[in-house]
Amino acid sequence: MDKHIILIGAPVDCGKRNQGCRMGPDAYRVAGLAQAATALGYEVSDLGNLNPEIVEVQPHRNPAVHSLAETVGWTKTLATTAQAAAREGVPVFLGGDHALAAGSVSGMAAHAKSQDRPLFVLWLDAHSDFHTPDTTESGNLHGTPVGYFTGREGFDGFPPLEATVDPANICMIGLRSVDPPEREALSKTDATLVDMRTIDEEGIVAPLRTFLERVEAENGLLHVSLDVDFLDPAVAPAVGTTVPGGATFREAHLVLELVHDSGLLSSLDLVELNPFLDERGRTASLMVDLTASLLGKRIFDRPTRPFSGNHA
Ligand code: HAR
Ligand code: MN
Ligand code: MN
Ligand code: MN
Repeated sequence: MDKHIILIGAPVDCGKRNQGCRMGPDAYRVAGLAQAATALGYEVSDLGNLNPEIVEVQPHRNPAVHSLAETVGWTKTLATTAQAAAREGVPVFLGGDHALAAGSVSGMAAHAKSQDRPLFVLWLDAHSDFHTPDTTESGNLHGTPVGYFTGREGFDGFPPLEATVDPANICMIGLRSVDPPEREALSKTDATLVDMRTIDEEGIVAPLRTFLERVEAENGLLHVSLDVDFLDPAVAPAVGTTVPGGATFREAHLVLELVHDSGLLSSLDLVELNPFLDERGRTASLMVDLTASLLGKRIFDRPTRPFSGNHA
């Protein structure tokens, strides 16, 4: 993994109606994200906070859809920035709500294509965010980024994709709130869908190892998109869309520790943190600590790599 971390502030707050995620980038800075990465031996650059491109778009035919122009503007800015940053190191997108992944992931997909490699996405979230602007009932575009970067229809006004992400290269872990139209559309794909019941019954490690083995076998780039609501709201309260029954503190750390040990990480989103809803910064600090695990923070060194251990 590249030892250069590039922090990109993406104060996207247009993906839903409740505001506050725009404070996320500074909350991560205050909670010591750069310092944590530096302590682990990384070179760290901070590009500061970006602004969305100003664009004009036609209103969408679904009248529920709101903030379309702002979301499109962010998608353009972030896709361009992702591609440039990915040539220099590991982009870390400090959100901002999950609408930012339309830009971060589509930019990383274009970067992967330029290297003739496939992009894989590890989506850690209570939600599948697989709506399109036509199927969303809430009109909240943070529920649509996966639909966009996999090339679903209905994203009128959004920039055309240089490369789409093959749903077969997506692994979603932590699912517990999937709307019927999303479920229907997902069932027609080969995405790996790990819901909370699967985690309860089989543990969180086995499906992750299988996925990481594929990324490695196919020489893929790996983007990790970490939504705060992947975690149980009891440990991560600073999020607008709390869904009970989420990943525990240790399950979340273990996922990120295993991704680190795979050496496959290319880029990261930290999304949906709403510092306005936090309790004395505990959720921001937890997200920083999870990122440290992803970057190699550990108690003791392990004798084997995570998924080679399987075959030992
Ligand atoms: N599926 C619901 C909707 O579209 C909720 C989406 C919420 N998404 C996030 N990010 N909070 O995962 O309205
Ligand atoms: Mn560099
Ligand atoms: Mn999400
Ligand atoms: Mn979510």
